[in-house]
Amino acid sequence: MTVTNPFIESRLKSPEEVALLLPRDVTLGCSGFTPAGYPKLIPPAFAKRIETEQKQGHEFSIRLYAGASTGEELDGALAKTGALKLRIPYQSNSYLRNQINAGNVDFIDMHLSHVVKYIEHGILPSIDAAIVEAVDVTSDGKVYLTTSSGMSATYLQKAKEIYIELSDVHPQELKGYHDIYLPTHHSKGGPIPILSPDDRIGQPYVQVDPSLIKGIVRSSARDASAEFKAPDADCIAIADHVLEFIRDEIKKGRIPKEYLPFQNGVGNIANAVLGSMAKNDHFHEIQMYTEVVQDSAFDLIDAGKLQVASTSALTFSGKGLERFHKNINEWKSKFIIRPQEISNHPEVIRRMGLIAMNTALEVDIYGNVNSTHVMGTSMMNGIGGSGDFTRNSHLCIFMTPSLAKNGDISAIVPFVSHTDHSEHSTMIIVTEQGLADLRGCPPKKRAELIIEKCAHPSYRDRLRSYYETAKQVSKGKHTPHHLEEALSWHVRFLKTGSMK
Ligand code: 0RQ
Repeated sequence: MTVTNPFIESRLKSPEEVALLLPRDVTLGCSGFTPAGYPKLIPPAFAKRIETEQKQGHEFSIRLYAGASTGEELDGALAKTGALKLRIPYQSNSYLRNQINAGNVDFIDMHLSHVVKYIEHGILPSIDAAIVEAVDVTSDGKVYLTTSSGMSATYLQKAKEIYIELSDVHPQELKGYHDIYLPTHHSKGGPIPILSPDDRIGQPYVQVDPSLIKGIVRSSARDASAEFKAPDADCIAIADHVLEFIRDEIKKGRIPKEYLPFQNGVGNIANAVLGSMAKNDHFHEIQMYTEVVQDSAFDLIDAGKLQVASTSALTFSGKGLERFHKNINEWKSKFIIRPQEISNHPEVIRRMGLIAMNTALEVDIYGNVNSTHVMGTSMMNGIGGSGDFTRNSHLCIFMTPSLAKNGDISAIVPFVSHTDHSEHSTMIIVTEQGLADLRGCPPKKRAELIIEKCAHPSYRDRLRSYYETAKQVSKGKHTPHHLEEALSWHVRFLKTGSMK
């Protein structure tokens, strides 16, 4: 729906006009989170300008900050100019990923809850221009964001100049979904007053100085929507193990009968777990305190089980977005969109005692988890919020199929090639083979559980053999390793294309 007011009219520009206003050496703070609510018109226009002026001998240098991953029109377009020098804190665009892994773009892979401090304390270059997608802007500087909050509020408040992509894709009723509240980091402010996922503590808009808004571009561009595959047998088996485990924890009195709020990561396994919860008669009244809500939330709504989902982004498929728009008034009590400073804040996560469920690329026999670096050196997406939730939740669960690449990679390895979540933080490891509860286990017990419960049978004997040798040759017997062999599986894969 098209909104207007004299302020909007006075600032209207084309994407090309805005592109001409951006400095050649620029730090951009953009909206966007996994990929929802990112600017889609100004960045490609800026990329076009860069390509033209590069031919005339001008040099450009861009540092790009967003909430998390964005779409092709932002990450892809800017990376393709060759002018992108730095990206934080999370990405999933294939072109950008290749540039990062070719060593052409610097990427700082950060806990999402840390970004605000790095900006506020001047550790990272300060923001020249914020480019943010919104559904409305008022003359007194109220900016109503679209389907993600991410880092937008901080970027809007720290930028020297602000540019808005005013989207008519979403109904105006999207106003009211956001709860904008930013914590203070320097002063001893009081606690963040969120006690339950449905608490609203802020404003539905970001307040900015209207004189800093230098351009508003009208946009009908849609987010690149994530399409989901139906869960395969591995995803369903993983989900079954997780649900059985949670039921057992309830029986043991470690989780209250009415549960704790859930956080779940991105991707097919995470969706399968929520889908299975929707179908499982033992699960009812679910609360989520998470950073991304995907289409699996609809399964919970259809089953009458979703009480509330607090998130930093609504990342729906095309069909999912249509459904959301149809129910936008009715569902205002179901979803709250928060800045990632709050959705991922350790204080709030720890206070609520979440059950966090994230995905690993690989796990070693002692429970160290690698979620980011393929074969130890190539970036996949980034740690995102998985560390914020893993370290601070009541219970953290890591899920992965036991095999990747048609069985040439074992997700259970002697030694992870990179550590995102160390054995000190991880608790529960799940593959389609089974679940290992590592809590309260010394290292050797952890190794036995992970090998016997989680490894794929085609790698189990090899893991047993590594572990037996490690116990014999290791100098230290606390966490035995055969150091010369510890990364040999990865080396073998890189040389031969298989860990076997
Ligand atoms: O490769 O794309 O070539 O097919 O990795 O794997 O199975 O499609 O898994 O989409 O669920 O992503 C960990 C990357 C999993 C994701 C990760 C290959 C595999 C495939 C992707 P192809 P799948 P998913 C919320 C919380 C970190 C951040 C996080 C992630 C590709 O969940 O980025 O959790 N997590 N944030 O074949 C080499 C292995 C492999 C492997 C799988 N061991 N070695 N390749 N693959 N295992 C979101 C935010 O924070 C914003």
